[in-house]
Amino acid sequence: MTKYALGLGSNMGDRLAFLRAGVAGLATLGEIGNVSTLYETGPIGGPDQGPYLNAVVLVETDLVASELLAQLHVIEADQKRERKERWGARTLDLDIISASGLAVDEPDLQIPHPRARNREFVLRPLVDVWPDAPISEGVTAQMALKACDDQGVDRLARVWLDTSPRWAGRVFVGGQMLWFTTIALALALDGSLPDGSADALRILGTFLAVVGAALAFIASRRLGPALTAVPEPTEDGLLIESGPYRMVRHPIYGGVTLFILGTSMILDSVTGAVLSVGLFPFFYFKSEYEERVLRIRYADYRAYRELVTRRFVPFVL
Ligand code: A4P
Ligand code: MG
Repeated sequence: MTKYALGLGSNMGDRLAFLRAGVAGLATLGEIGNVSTLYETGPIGGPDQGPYLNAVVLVETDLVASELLAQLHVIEADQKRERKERWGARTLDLDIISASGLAVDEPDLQIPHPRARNREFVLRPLVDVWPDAPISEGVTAQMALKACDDQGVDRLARVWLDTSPRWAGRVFVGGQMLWFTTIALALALDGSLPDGSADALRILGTFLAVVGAALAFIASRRLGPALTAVPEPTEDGLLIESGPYRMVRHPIYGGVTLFILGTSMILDSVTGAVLSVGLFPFFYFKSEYEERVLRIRYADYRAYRELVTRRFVPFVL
């Protein structure tokens, strides 16, 4: 049996589905071992093309390297892989990156993969599953990664083969409900109804509440049927980049937080105001998780995130 590290890449169509189909194909060739984290990576070389999802999987098999390569090409073809230009966009690419106790140098097959040593999109997932993988003469994956420059490789998901819903999304929704309830209780116990006097705090509070409500309302109308309580997008939801989403990536979270903060100020509740401000870090972590999910689904999200740098409040935050 030989242990092979196989690199998977996709930057066309439903990239995650292609990678999953690739792993299902590999499972027919041998025993699947460690599976790396899933990364989104900027395209290296070739024509102008979208970002890749990349991962590395270990497979133990009795196939010799040339047979394995032929089988990888069959799996790629099953997933509608077309070879039009070198380093062009592809539905599924399967490369042999490294193998235990094996070096090959033939015209149509080189192991270790000759370009792997300078590529963060190969080395980072490879180190997840096999840090000591030989990558060139006397150099392991871990050593090569240390010497590699930053090439825009982002972690998206530790677990990505399993299709069942993620618990993390539900935990965030539960935490959010708990937080809202606590704020409502604080306002009921700690707040006092306005007596008609117009002090500066209440004027500011009213301004924040109105701006926040408007932002959240307009953004939720813009999302339409794509609006969900959980961080995962709906099955047929499209990526919305218009309206308030041109200014902030999470206008509903920003708007709701401003509205609750403004209301706490109107009701003169210090506890309510402190808890409302605490919603910002909470939504920060929730939106971080959400963005990783969105990036798996929408290849365009990477560019959208670079274009729209504000997360919650237009021009401010
Ligand atoms: N070949 C030789 N050695 C190997 C090996 N170890 N594993 C030959 C697989 N194939 C190997 O590959 C061309 C030929 O390489 C094969 O017929 C095989 O005989 P291909 O899959 O037809 O085309 P390719 O993958 O475009 O070619 P190449 O040169 O292997 O490309 P690379 O170097 O793999 O780069 N950017 C990001 N962010 N993520 C990516 O996954 N991938 C590429 C492809 C470019 N940029 C990328 C990514
Ligand atoms: Mg290839």
